[in-house]
Amino acid sequence: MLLSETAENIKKMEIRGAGRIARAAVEALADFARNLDVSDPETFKREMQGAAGVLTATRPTAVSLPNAVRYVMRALDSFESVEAAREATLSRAAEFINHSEHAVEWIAEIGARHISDGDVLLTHCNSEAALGCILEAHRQGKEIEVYATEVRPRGQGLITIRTLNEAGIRTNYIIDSAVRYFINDVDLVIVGADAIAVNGAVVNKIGTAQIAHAANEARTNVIVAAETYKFAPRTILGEKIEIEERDPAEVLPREEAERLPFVRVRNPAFDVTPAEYIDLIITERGAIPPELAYTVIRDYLGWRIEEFR
Ligand code: RUB
Repeated sequence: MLLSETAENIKKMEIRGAGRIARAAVEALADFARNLDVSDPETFKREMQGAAGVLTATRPTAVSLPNAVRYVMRALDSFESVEAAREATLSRAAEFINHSEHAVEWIAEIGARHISDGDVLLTHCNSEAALGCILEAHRQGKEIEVYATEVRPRGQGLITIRTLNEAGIRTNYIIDSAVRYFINDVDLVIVGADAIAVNGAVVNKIGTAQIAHAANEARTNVIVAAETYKFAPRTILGEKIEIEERDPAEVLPREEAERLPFVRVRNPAFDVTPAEYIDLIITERGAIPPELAYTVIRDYLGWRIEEFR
């Protein structure tokens, strides 16, 4: 069944990256709705809520996942029959996927305007939104060079350099700890986001905060490319974004760790970059300073005070 398969693949990171996770979850939810063989509308809703719960429990940090699932589940706010509920669910799912795919294209277009001919860029992890901007700038004929980090422990940098190489972009592949060493050669840091809080703080792959700090010290601009559904409405209430801590075996083989009883291996997958280290957030609606994160939550995520009763 697509639901359990998708949930498993998100957990194992076979499907990864906040945007892809959101689209895969919505596809799985739509597939579940399509095949749900029940006659009572309340049972339909309950089963759908169960499926939504399975998907949102897979990875805790990327807020695109609960935002996307919630967008689809709004179809079940009011309905008269199972068929009406099914149809509404499928139509909202299709709408989300269509919007998400276009959002990445619009971000690429807007982001590319902030990349100048001759720029040296640095990116971290593997973000389709950030890479979209880089690829679009290259497509427009701008001469650019990229530094891409390795991204310990899961090595997402390898996916990034393959894409850059395929596009024919001159790329330097560096270990994560070499960022400060090279930062003075860089004109612009461009990364994606898993979540953006109301105060403009950006949650992204572990190491992003360190990179932004080094960039700030070197007076190098930092741009975040993120769809509006990466903004976290509940942070308005002071809720913290949960940072996923993954299996220590991703960092140190279990047999080695077992020989070191006093050592605890920590493996947070994300970190938080404060708004003051970010110059611009590129969304599909336009570019904003991080201080305007609240307006995105209010205007584009349909945030209403009643939702938080
Ligand atoms: C991926 C990661 C990416 C963001 C944005 O982490 O941190 O930078 O998800 O990506 P992981 P996108 O590999 O642990 O999922 O722009 O593709 O949504």
